[in-house]
Amino acid sequence: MAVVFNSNGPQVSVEVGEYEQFPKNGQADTTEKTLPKSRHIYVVLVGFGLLCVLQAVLNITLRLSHSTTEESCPQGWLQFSGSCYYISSQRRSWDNSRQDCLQRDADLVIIDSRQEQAFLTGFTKATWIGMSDRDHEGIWIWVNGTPVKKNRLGWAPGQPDGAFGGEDCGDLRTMMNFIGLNDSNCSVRSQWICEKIL
Ligand SMILES: [Ca+2]
Ligand SMILES: [Ca+2]
Repeated sequence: MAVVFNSNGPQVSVEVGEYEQFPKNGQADTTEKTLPKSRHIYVVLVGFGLLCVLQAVLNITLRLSHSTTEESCPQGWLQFSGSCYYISSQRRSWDNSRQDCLQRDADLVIIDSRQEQAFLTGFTKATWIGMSDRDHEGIWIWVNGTPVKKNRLGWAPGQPDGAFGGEDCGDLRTMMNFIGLNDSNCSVRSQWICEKIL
C-alpha cells in the first residue's frame, strides 16, 4: 500500500507539475508572440514607406531623363536614333552649306548606317551630305575625318563616277531611277542636311 502510494505520489506530482507549467508556458508564448507580431507590422510599414519613397524618386528621375531627351533637339530639327537633323530649304554650294551647319553648332550630316540613310532619303531630290574626296581623288572622307565605308551605304546606280572632270562632294539623291549617294560638283547649289549628335 505504502509503496504504491509512494510510487503514485511522484507520478501525480509530476503530472501536476506539468499541468502547472503548461499554462505558464502558454501564457509566456502568447505574450512573446504578440510582441514580434507588432514588430513585424512595424517593419512591413517602414518597408512599404521606403518603397513608396523609392518609387517617387524613380518616377522623378525617369520623367527628368525623358523630358531632357525630348527637349534636346532644337525646334524645327528632326530626331532619329540619337541625332538631330536640320534640312535646309535654301540651296547653297557644299562649302557654304557646311558653314551654315557649323554656325548652328552642327556639321553636314555623317551617314553611319543604311538605317540613317533610309531615314534621310525622300525629304529632297538632292541634298549635300558631309563627305568629300577633295584631298585624294576616290578616297571619300567624312567631315569628322573618318573614312566613308563605301560598301556599307547605298550608292545611286554607277556612283561615284567623278563625272564632268571630277565631282568631289557627296550628296544624297531621291530622284526617279537615281536614289542613293552620289558625287557631285561642289559649287552646285543644293539643299543640305546638318546633323547634331545628342
Ligand atoms: Ca550620323
Ligand atoms: Ca556623280
